[in-house]
Amino acid sequence: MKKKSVLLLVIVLCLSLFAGCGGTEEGASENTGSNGATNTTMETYTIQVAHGGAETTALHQGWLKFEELVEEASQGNIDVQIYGNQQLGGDREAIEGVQLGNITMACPSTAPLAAFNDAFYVLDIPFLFADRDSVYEKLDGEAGQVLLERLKENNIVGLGYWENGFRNLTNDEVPVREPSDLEGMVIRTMENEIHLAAFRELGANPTPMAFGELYTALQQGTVDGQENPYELIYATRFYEVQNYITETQHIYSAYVPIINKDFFESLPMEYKEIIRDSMEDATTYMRELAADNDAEFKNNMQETNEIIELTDDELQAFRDAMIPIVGMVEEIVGEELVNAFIN
Ligand code: TK8
Repeated sequence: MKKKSVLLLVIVLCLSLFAGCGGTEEGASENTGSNGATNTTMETYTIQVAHGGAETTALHQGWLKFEELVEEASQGNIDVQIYGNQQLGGDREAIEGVQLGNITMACPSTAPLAAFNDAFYVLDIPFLFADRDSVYEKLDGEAGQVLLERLKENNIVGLGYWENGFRNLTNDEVPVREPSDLEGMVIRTMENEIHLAAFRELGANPTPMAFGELYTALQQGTVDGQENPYELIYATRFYEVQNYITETQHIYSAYVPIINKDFFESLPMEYKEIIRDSMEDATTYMRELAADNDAEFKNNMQETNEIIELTDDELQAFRDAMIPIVGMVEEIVGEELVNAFIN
């Protein structure tokens, strides 16, 4: 008898390990072999979300909105669990986790995503977008959808684009007004070879680093500066350890809300629609909040930091210095994809 019960326990444990890839599926239906089409009981699912934003960021608030909408629409049959502020690691770990199915959803910046799918390097062309309207005309249009489709090669479904924002340069050495001011300065960039190349073109000494390590590196002087949108400079308190903010707006960073493809495709059609519809509403909500935060947080830092707003000629010097980057990106992603974004 004892041997039989131990064997039964091992079988149950093995079955539970294979339940749902990415998310977890509880409340198995009466006919467990089916995909749920003929089930009489509602299956329940748990979705783990990993992201890198502090609670005051639009990124975190956007996921709270998504959670509210999904749990309401599914009548609680989909449980969304949010792990923000780098709790499950940085962008690279989160992308790997979603690809392998250890994490259900994440929201990396597009720059680290490019290391997994090089089509995303096209978004690292400096000064690619002039303003938010042109950003979302491209990202919500055919060109942006082409990139999301490519993610299926990585066992990932890209669900759209959220706003990180236009990136500005901070440092604790000098009020940077031209590229030569960056000579030899150690600048942290995201883990992305094009960002590294761009800051080398400016004469800096760039170093890649995960976002979660950045505050300490700035505080200890391991790096002299970094670049991020106003929202993150404020919400992650970089302004406390950086004196100067130069409004370069040299790259527009988007986040991509992603989900494990195996898990997403295993869902009943009704749940797929709930996730896509909820994501659409959360995207609108999040983008508006991010734009408001960008203006409000810049204003907050007027008192604590020197914010350098460049003249047109000063900004042109940064544009001119980074022109070689377009050719580097074109070598990676091809002329067609570059033209889809620059025209
Ligand atoms: C947060 C990062 C961050 C990005 C960076 O996970 O790393 O500088 O701007 O938003 O994705």
